[in-house]
Amino acid sequence: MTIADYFAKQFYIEGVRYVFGIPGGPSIPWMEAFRNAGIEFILTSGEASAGIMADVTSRITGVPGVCHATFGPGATNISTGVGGAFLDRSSVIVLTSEIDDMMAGRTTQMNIDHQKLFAPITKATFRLNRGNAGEVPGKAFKLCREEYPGPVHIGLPADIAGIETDALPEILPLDVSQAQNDLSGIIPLLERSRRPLIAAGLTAKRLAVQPLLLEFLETHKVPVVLTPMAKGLISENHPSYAGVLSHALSDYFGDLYEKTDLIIGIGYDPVEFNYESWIPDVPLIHFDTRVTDMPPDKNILQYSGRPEEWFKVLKNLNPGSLVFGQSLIKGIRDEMISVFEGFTGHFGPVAAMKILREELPYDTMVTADVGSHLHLAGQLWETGGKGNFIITNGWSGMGFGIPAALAALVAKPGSRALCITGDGGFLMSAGEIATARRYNLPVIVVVLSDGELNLIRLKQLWKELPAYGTSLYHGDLFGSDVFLGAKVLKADSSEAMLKAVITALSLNEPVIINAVIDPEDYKWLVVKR
Ligand SMILES: Cc1ncc(C[n+]2csc(CCOP(=O)(O)OP(=O)(O)O)c2C)c(N)n1
Repeated sequence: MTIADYFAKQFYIEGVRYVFGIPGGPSIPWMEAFRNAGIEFILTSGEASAGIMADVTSRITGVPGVCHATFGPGATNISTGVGGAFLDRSSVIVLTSEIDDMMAGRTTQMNIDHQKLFAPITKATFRLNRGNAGEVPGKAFKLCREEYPGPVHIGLPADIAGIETDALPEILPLDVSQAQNDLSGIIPLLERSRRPLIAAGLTAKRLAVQPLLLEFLETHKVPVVLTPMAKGLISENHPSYAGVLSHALSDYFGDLYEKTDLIIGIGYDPVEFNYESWIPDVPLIHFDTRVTDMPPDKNILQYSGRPEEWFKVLKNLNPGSLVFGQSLIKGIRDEMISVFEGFTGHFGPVAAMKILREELPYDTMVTADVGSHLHLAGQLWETGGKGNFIITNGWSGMGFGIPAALAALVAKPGSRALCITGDGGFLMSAGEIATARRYNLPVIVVVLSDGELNLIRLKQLWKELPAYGTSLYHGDLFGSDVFLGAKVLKADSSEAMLKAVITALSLNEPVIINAVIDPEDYKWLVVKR
């Protein structure tokens, strides 16, 4: 068996069914080997999108996502998606072609050191050789899955694919080693607390703690705030749900922070929002799979382990805390809802999102890009407690939304996917509309076209500065009703938006809704930071 065939077989056994990327010449034997093993190569328009698609595939299927790029420029392009998998904690294997041993280190076209390039944005990086080919796949799959999950890079020297190997599959057990936890400080804090506040995060969402959390909230009616990537962990109508940290109107949580006497982080990964940026001066108990890098402080206690253990420890929480919060939360939720209701009389992002929410079924997989629209969607969008709101916040790279929605459709054929993006983010991944057409992926892309990089424009406004370097175009973004062969439905009013959404839902093909919005709403909603 050749090394490429061996890899393909291993990847198939691990559950991999797709490799996302753009090939170079040396990729060809690898693509053939994967094809023969039953793994499809999905061609993207840019390698960054391939990395994003691998990341989202992993989030949806639980099987590590795989992406591929060629030498130098292919590798640097894909590194954006790989960085996303790193800081959004997604198990990804990135394969790049590397120059063969003879030329490595020499001056030659497209050649840079991929091992150095990927070192800071992966959990590990390997360069394949005859000696390590047998063990690298097993090691890579094990490493990328372990907590926190993340990407692993494997460099494939250009001359290695066809080498014969008798390497055998190596299956390594997942690492379940855990830190020593000291409960002597944690339990008394839980017993004493009267007004705890739960902050649940990315790890909790990834490890699907919803049933455990909901069961816990039955007996302990504690208020819950979520990080942006944990959105959907509990329904927006749950009596404990206060809202999403750092997103629109999150300054309304002030009262909650003022009254709480204990913060309980549940699967809270500070990569999204450092505790220091928001928690009041009260003790913190951090439950996660890993110990986090907080400065030593007697008021910060950490427990690292599996979710079942977190909730076992949490049983020590004083049931007297039952009374806290419910009316306070209702007040916050009502206030937020009434602010959102107030944006009438013009066609802005709030109106556009409300129409989308009303028209799209709850099982729609929704992705958002990065910018003011994400701050709004994070708070306004109702997930109904379904985990299908897919964003990047650890990495926060614009251009995420479209490839993420395409990956969702590849992973779940026949389902519906909506991408909400700003016009700046759309321009970064616009080429992927061609990918959607190539693979018949009927994504609905809603571009909230305000002609500017609104989030940065807002930051200029807060500094009383003029718009500079933040205006995107003059006139209409598309200037046409077709973009790369996909229909563009223009909506510049609520009536037109409703019509466009109904039309988009009736089409079984990729479609763009160009929602020409007045961005004024954002000014009142995005929280100054
Ligand atoms: C790759 C990348 N470049 C730059 C940024 C910084 N950034 C964050 S939000 C934003 C503006 C986004 O504009 P747009 O996509 O139009 O969305 P809007 O804010 O208007 O909703 C920028 C430039 C980023 N997060 N990612």
